Amino acid sequence: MRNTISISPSVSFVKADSQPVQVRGACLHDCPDTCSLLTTVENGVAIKVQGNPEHPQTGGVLCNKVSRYTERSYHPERLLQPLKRVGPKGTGQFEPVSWDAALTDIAARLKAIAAHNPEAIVPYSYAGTMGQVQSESMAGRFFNRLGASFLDRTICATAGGEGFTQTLGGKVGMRVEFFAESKLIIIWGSNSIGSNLHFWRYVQQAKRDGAKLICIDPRKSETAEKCHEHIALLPGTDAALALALMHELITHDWLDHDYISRHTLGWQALKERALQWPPERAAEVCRVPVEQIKNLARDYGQCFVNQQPAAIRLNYGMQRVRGGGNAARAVACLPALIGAWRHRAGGVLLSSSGLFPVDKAALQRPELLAGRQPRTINMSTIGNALLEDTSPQFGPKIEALMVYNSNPVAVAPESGKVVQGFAREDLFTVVLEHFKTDTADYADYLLPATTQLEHWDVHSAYGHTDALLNRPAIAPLGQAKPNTQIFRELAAHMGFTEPCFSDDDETLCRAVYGDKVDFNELLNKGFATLKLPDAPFAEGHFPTPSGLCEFFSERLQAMGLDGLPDHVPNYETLGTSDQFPLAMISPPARNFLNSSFVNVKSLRDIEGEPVLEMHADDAAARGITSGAVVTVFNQRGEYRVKAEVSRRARPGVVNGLGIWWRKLGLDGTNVNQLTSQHLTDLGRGPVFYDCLVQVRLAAQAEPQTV
Ligand SMILES: Nc1nc2c(c(=O)[nH]1)N[C@H]1C(S)=C(S)[C@@H](COP(=O)(O)OP(=O)(O)OC[C@H]3O[C@@H](n4cnc5c(=O)[nH]c(N)nc54)[C@H](O)[C@@H]3O)O[C@H]1N2
Ligand SMILES: Nc1nc2c(c(=O)[nH]1)N[C@H]1C(S)=C(S)[C@@H](COP(=O)(O)OP(=O)(O)OC[C@H]3O[C@@H](n4cnc5c(=O)[nH]c(N)nc54)[C@H](O)[C@@H]3O)O[C@H]1N2
Ligand SMILES: [Mo]
Repeated sequence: MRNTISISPSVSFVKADSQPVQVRGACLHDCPDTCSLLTTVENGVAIKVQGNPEHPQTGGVLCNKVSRYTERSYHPERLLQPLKRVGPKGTGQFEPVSWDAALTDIAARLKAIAAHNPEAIVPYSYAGTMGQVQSESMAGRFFNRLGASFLDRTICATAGGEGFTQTLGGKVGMRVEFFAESKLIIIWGSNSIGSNLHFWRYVQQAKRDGAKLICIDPRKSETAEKCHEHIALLPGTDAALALALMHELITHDWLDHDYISRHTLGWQALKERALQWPPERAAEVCRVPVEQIKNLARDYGQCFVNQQPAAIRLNYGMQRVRGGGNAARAVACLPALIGAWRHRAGGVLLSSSGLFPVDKAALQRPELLAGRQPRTINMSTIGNALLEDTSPQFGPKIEALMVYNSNPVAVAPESGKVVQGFAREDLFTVVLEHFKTDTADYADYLLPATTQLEHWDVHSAYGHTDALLNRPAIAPLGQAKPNTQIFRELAAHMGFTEPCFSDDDETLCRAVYGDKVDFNELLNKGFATLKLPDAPFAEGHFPTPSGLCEFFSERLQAMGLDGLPDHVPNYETLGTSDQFPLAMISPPARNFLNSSFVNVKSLRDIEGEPVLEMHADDAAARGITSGAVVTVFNQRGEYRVKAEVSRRARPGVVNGLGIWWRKLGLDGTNVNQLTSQHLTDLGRGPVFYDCLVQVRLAAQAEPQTV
């Protein structure tokens, strides 16, 4: 039954002549924090975006980026009308067209392709907005009805996600607020201060109460330098470290035998595996002092001995390498060994997204496929996919791409290939965007989308356990429309008559969780906390097939893979190439959100220009000093950046902070010019941080003769 409170998509409650009002919203961005926002609107204009003090996870605090959200929404370069390409592909030359003309032509092009093979049409989207409604609801219905290729959305989290699913049963774990009560916090592969700021507040509280903080990260990040210990291992060696940690727990008998015997599967096998990893072996692989590994194990083991809660905040940094899935799996095994799950402040958290009861079928309507089973394109290898010709294994050549909520030309690996693919004159590309991004430059049609201030949505989080509602604060700017509305209208132009294409955004918002989350609470408060136990696995009950923490996974074995976690070396292991003797990682710059905000001047001014952090020894060996322009290169390509000789870089590893818009960097390229399209051991994910390079001083520009 429909509820009586209406959330009609009109924003009539914000009258142009009214007093300032505050509208409750949700941060849209791909970030674990999913903040509750308060937007102040005056005379129909959003003048300020603040953190909602009533939402405990947000605590009234926003990051630097989102506190500038009005600067982004009212940016003078916002796309405000549909555009049609007039120049050669990639040159970004467009002329305005009407919505009707654009949608009529797009529908005609898509129909012509669908008539011979709908799988030649491919959606490309990720988490530009994390909103359940503005991502895969109406769009999902549209592509299901069309019979377009499926997209395997692997670009961020599938390796770790799969590692956790095979071990704990899903993207499940500790409730984030209980980190505040932990006595040992291991921040593993994450720069929380940059990318998970609200978690860091809980860490501060724990620290004040005597907790020890350990950071495991090749880079001395803002977070690493504020922890008591920093273990600067080589990228892609985390599983070796975790196995050595297990080795020490076993040899010192810092083990919760009762928990292990009742709630785990495959202990004997894991024990044998771990005993092959004495700390000395791991120290060599990770290139860290052996004492550091022993101390880490002692700290973790003592939490068992003293019955104190030990918590691990794993994030996605460690899984962007070949063995990323195994590494996440190895870490997921650790809490069970010491019975950390018995405490609500103990265990591990990678992502909480698996705890949300999202009704995907209600949003995307798989019945519209009518029994068809389209092929799947992996978004992480879009470069190769676009360049692939018809083949029995691959299927039909891609003839049309519809891009929304993503900027693949900047963010997908091996951009040389991605650009070559997008530049195909025979490819029909439609991009829904706020701005003329690197990807938008390659569009045949560029359609203006609304921002979070202008549309409805419902948000799950991956770093806490609250659902949020986003109300529009202002009317859509210019001719911009929500993604849902664009797909609704395109469906009409295609002649799709199923009633689900008329569902409005209110209906879609309500469909996200059905009756599993109280929608009135979302309407009245802006957020609703999931009802979950404090210590979910204190008594086992893992959502795995066996109900146990699966050290050994029969499912993996059935796929022909190793049933136990192991160290899987990188594709490009440091020390194996004379030509490319440095490992490069490319974690995000703090003031950007992937490639979003790079065009917001006040934030770009803080970041300055693309930077490569280098250790003093690596810089000196190449005659490089801070501020010098260097060329970073490998067999896939090169890009130029400013070198920064930095204590944040460890020897042998350079940090190319991301993700710049290509056209705003030097030479029109960015770090992904160098990354490869190899995939992770589990989850078919990208390996951005598994990348060997060489660095040299860039040739000085020729003096210009005037
Ligand atoms: N400010 C800001 N916040 C963001 C984002 C952003 O772009 N900017 N991106 C958002 C997105 S999409 C995501 S997925 C999350 C990501 O969230 P996180 O996974 O927490 O990402 P980072 O903060 O980059 O932390 C990754 C850290 O892993 C380190 N690292 C690299 N390789 C390895 C390795 O092999 N092992 C270990 N142990 N560490 C390694 C990097 O140096 C980096 O400090 O953050 C989100 N939040
Ligand atoms: N080298 C390197 N590459 C990486 C990473 C790395 O660490 N290093 N990180 C990877 C990770 S973790 C991720 S998640 C991906 C992220 O890659 P993407 O998901 O592509 O994220 P963004 O670059 O932020 O691009 C999102 C785009 O969506 C648009 N957008 C936002 N809201 C809406 C909306 O409502 N409607 C429409 N139509 N558009 C909207 C924004 O304007 C923006 O241009 O990048 C990956 N690439
Ligand atoms: Mo991500």
